[in-house]
Amino acid sequence: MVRRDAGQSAFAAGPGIHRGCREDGGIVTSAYETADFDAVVVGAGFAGLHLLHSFRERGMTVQGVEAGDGVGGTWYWNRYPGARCDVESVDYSFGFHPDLQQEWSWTERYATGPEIHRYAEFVANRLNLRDLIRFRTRVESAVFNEVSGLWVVGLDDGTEVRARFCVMATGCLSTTNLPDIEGIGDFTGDIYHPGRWPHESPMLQGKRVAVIGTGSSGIQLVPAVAREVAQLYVLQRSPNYVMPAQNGPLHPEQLAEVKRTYPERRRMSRRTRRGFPLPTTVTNQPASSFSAAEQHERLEAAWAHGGAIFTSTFDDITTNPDSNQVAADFIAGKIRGIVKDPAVATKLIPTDHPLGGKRPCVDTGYYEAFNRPNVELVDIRETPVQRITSNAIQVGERLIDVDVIILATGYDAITGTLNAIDIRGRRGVKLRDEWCDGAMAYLGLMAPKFPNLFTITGPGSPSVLCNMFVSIEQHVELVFTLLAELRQRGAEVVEPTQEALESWGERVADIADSTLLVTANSWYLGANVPGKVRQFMPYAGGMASFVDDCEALLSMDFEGFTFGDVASYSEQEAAAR
Ligand code: NA7
Repeated sequence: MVRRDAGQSAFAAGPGIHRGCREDGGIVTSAYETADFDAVVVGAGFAGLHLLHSFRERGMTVQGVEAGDGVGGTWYWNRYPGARCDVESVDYSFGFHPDLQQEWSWTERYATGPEIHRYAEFVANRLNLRDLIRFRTRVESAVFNEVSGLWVVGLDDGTEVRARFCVMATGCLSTTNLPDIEGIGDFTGDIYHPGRWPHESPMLQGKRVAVIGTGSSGIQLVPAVAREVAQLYVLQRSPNYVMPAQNGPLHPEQLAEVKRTYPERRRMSRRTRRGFPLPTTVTNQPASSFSAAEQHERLEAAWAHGGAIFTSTFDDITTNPDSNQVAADFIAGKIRGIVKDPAVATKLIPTDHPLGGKRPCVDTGYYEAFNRPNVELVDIRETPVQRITSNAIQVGERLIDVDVIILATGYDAITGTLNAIDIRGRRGVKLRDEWCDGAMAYLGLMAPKFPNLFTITGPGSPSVLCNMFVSIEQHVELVFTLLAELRQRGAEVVEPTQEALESWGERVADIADSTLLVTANSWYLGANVPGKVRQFMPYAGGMASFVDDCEALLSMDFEGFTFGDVASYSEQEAAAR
């Protein structure tokens, strides 16, 4: 580890002999610096924990770096009331280590945020990972020295870490999207974002609270907060489709059966679109193959089963507008049945996007909350927010007095955190410049000009469209398949070709274009962040298809990847100069 003094180049100091330093785009490179570690892993969420264990298991040295002062990533930060996963707990967990899945017991079908956070701590403790992590430290830069072949990772405490491999395990939903509302800085009450919820949960009892945003976070927050506060205003720009979790305790015999069959369950999960075993409510037939009565019966069964898998009740819900409408109309009927005020019910029914176009929300008591006397829906699409004053939100001419504002306004998803780090590859090329017209990584994992840099669940992988644990485990395995091949070939660096990236980008775009997902203003498309390039980022073909694609490419002599050594790149560089 090397201290970086103010004004000193990332490469100007380091162990080893420094010779042949040069200036290139403001970067000084040094031929003979040595690595502090084999790998740096950025982030100590679930991906980071899996990577740290996997590097160490292979006898490699690794340094984890984490901004928070604990493990868990998303679940470390998201401590808002009502936070839960929307994938069933028994599947929202690691399968790579048989002991972990046998020793941990989930208590509910959909675990709460605190329980998932405890699970992250259990994993870190059980695998003895904490000593590998520098907590309360943020990565500011990662710069590739193409002469030494090392990544120089700059930290916010002024130090640097040099490593052969750099893995970004920074999460898909970790950079908050904060609205730029006039006067927000004048508000004298408290303002919270669910993704930065105070660890000492604020007292909301008896307060007047406004929630802006009705995505998954807002929808989970509303019923939990409504029980505590004097008055809750739900400021809705767009209604979302919300499906009941039908949550409940997990009984010991259910859990025992899951544990007994875990190996097969994990294997099957990878062979599905969403990364978990499919309930019997899912059919591989289109809606049109059923009569109207049969359709209704199937949708009722899926609703009673619970969860976002409702959107897979028919095979073509996310590809065929007619099928989509059948399912959307069913949900509209449910909303009208639950919400007592017909005008409020109408406002809660989405009309601007197909079911599944935005991430479907899974709730416990969201629609029911609007029957409470202390909850009011405020339609800010019809009458937008004008400004925020010291103690109120002005909506049209109306001033809504509030003590607390919760900005459940989402995240700069998938690329936000990566672009916030100054990542530079060969010849000082910046990743954020490479991605300014659209972000794409080959297999979601690697970008040309950024050798030995991996983006776990990056753009171009199923990531958020799938159970994140399956997405993470598959990507971590891919990293180590590439590293094994690197070793096998006696090479030092691996990176994809530009042609491979382009062709992968076309595949990802073609798949997305064949669905209705591209028709909604969703965060999958970057549509929620003003100025963000509009491009469907995840691979929408499902996990099973993604696994097949990866295996096919790897079996063709690692099609799309180049393996080389640092010297050959240095020579190419010298020639280029
Ligand atoms: P989402 O799903 O991005 O939802 C954000 C919500 O905030 C959504 O209703 C937005 O309305 C609303 N929003 C965003 N910006 C504004 C402004 N400026 N004014 C008013 N309303 C705004 O984020 P979540 O945190 O709920 O969920 C993210 C993921 O976390 C979720 O999908 C799960 O995977 C876990 P819009 O729809 O854009 O009109």
